[in-house]
Amino acid sequence: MLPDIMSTETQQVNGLTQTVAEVIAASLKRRGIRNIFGQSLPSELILAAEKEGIRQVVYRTENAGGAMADGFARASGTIGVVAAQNGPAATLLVPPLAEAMKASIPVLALLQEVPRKSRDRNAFQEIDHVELFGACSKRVSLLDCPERIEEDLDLAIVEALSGRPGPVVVLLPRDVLSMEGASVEGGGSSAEFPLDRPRPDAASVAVAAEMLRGAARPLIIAGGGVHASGGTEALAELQEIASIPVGTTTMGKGSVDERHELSLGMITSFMGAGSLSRRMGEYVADADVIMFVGSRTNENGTDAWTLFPEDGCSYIHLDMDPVEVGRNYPSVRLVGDARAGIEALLDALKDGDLATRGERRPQLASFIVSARRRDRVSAAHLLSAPDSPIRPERVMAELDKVGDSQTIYVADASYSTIWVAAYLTARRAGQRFITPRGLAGLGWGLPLAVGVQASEPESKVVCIVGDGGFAHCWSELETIAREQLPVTIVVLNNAILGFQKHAELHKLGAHTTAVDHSRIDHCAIARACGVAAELVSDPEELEGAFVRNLNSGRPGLVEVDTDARAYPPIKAWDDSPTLWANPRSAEPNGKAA
Ligand SMILES: Cc1ncc(C[n+]2csc(CCOP(=O)(O)OP(=O)(O)O)c2C)c(N)n1
Ligand SMILES: [Mg+2]
Repeated sequence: MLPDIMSTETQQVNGLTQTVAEVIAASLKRRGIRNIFGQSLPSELILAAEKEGIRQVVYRTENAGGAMADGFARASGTIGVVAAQNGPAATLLVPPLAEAMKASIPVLALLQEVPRKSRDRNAFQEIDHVELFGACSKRVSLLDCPERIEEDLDLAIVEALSGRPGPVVVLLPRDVLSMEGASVEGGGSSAEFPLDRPRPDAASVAVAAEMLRGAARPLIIAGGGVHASGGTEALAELQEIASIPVGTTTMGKGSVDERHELSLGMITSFMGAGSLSRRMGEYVADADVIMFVGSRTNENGTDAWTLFPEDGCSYIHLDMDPVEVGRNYPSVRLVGDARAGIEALLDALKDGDLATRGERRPQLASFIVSARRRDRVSAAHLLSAPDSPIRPERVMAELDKVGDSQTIYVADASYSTIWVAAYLTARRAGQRFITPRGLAGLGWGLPLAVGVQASEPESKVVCIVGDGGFAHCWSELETIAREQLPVTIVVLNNAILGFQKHAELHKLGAHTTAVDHSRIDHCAIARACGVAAELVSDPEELEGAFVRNLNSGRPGLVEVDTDARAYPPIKAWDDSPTLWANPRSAEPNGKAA
């Protein structure tokens, strides 16, 4: 229950009257919010926030600023905050909020609104923000009542953090920001998510536990919701104690240690020739109980809903969003927080006999370890390819050597996401591989990494981008230099819109004129912005370049000259007659290249 905010005493802090802007700034600070990604506007608010000691991390474009807030939220487990002007600036927040909406990431967008007396009169840069953000936010709130600013702000933040998390927009009319505002001492929720941890229905948990206990070939598919709920430790315990194999989606990568004898690795659309989880497809096809956790069962996570068996398999689905549960696979419904649900299952399983699970473990583990070894042998020639231009698999293998269990990897959309997911190794439960899988929009790699590094200043953050996607946001190179964020950027420069070109060739046997662009000197761009840079054309030089950059403590860019014919292990493209002969087909039991 909030205190009586209408009383005159609450309008004063230490005897001083506060403006609405100051009330909001104080309220954010009280919640532990340390950063706002902004560019001065709304000025009254940013001035008040900076006075409170909240750091303004200054973006160059609102597009990027929204993605920075998203990356910050993913890494910190607290709401990401972005501020922007009304009108044109607001329209640039649509794409990042759309990504956050689909990926279930809580972002608070503090948006300037035209003054109240100008409303609906074609004021300068006036647009209907409520309509604008309709499909890409959970709530758009107009905060035009100074007496209840904190209540309204709290409602928006609760909306972002609770249930299935997501972005919210708060509209702040310019005139209202300078008015006297009512403050509530100690009011408001924290900034952490999830706000609540509802446990799924006990009877359904009991049913699910019995299904898992008795399964011959059980499988858990962990999605991004496991990270969002902080459920990775609990999942690792479930994997170990109940001897249940675990595979992950792209957003769920790092939910478990991929070197564990019961980890299948990536179970997605990217299990084609040369993938390190290709042979795990056999396990999936024969699974008799599959449990999805924190997963939307979307197209890429299910290979267009063909990956998981239709017959002979029963499904369990644990998710915070009741609409996602059973959306694509009729399931035993576990509606609740992923961590709480896993803990409930653990309790139920520990209450009974786990002997059968223990007896079945050696056989399951032996299949998985052997499949993993054979997949690695099949991919060895790619992971160690000596060619120049360089194979991206080799780039990932060299990064994998240099990074450790604490390294945070961030990727842009397109192939970068797939290379990272398919060829880097999660070395502990809880390691992060942050990818824009909500909508897979190009350009989010660098700004997501900025947000991650702002949240984790001591961590080594490596950002992998393609040349096409990187061009959406080069301008943020100046941001990482100015804000002294020591991100290492790896640009995979194949000088084409790779996925686009190859998809057209695969589907249509031809490509349009858009996909081959000029070769760009990314090192020159980086240096011009104050970021150290080096070009690598010889694969033998990759390791040294990565070590130098990761240990420099400064932002740096490594541009890698990559093979324009290389495409990642997209299963649907195996044996494509219109793509280049795939060197992956040269694997021992495969066809000739
Ligand atoms: C905002 C946006 N525009 C267009 C696309 C369609 N698209 C997907 S991949 C791709 C090519 C990306 O090229 P690049 O970033 O160089 O990566 P590469 O595939 O070459 O590694 C395009 C245009 C998209 N996903 N997002
Ligand atoms: Mg490219």
